[in-house]
Amino acid sequence: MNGERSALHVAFGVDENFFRGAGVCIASILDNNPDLDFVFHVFTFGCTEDSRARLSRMSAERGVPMHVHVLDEGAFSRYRHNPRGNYSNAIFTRILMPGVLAGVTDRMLYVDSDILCRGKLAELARMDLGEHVAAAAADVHTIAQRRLAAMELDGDFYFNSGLLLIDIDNWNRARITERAIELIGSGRYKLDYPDQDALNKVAHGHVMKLHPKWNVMFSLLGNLRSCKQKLSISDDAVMLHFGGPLKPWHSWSHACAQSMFLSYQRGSGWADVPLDRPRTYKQMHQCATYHRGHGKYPQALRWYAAYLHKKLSFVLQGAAALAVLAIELASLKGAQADWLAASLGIA
Ligand SMILES: [Mn+2]
Repeated sequence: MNGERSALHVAFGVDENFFRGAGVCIASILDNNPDLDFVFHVFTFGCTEDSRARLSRMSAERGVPMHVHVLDEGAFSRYRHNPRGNYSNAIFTRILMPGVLAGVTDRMLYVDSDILCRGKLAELARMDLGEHVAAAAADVHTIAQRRLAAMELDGDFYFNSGLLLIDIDNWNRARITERAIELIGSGRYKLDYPDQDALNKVAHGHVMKLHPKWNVMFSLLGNLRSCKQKLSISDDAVMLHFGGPLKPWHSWSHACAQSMFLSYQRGSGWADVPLDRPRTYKQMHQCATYHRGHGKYPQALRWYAAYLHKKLSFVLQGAAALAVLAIELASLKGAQADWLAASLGIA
């Protein structure tokens, strides 16, 4: 990969649900930076052949190297049932990347797959990191305050791990990967944002603070609830980060984010893929709210009905499970039953 050394290496960590997001983010980076050389890396613990084929077709069409790295879930496989169920284990891939890319490149830019690029990356590509292991932008103030206290960190800088410019030598020399894995496995802290909390703790004091324009955070779910019609994007914003459960590839997300996403998707390997429709009952409820906010009452009603139907079957399944449990409890004798009930919190 000699010719690839001077290029900016940009890496993503995905599961199947986020692969398209990575592809579209790559398209947005290429469209806005025709003057820069890139090598793209998509890290995953597993993906379909279809996703791989789409990325390699895109790589051929755009004439830019795009590699898929399948990692061994190893140390992280036991976090499948982790506290915050809304995170896939793919969040941990970013911790492993600098080990894989050592010897390939001196620096890498890790980018979340729910980010879209709308400007120039040249300044980041040549930014001097000095002795820092990485550079990142501060997280939303309220989250930062809460997590700094929880992780017993002093100072006021808690970064968002959605975009990390990493100096690979400095990172590996400071053993950030090993120390983050050790911290996550230790159970010493209750990690709300597992990879991000761990990285903030082990790299504390060694991460350079980036201007917020490199990771501008939006909550599309918040926008949906407040029925805000226009996203306020400042002129200097370069990387737009759509955090939270509602993403620009969901059919009921904010029209501005959606149309931006679709315009970049046309230049990706996913051009023919329609927006995702609601699958879970929470998504159906959001979709109903979306239609109500747009004055489309018949559709809103239809989605409320779908939501109720789905939620009811979910609740009924739960009730059936509880009934089975109650019968089990009834068949146990005194002390045993008390113990089981107490440990389940239903005593
Ligand atoms: Mn994100």
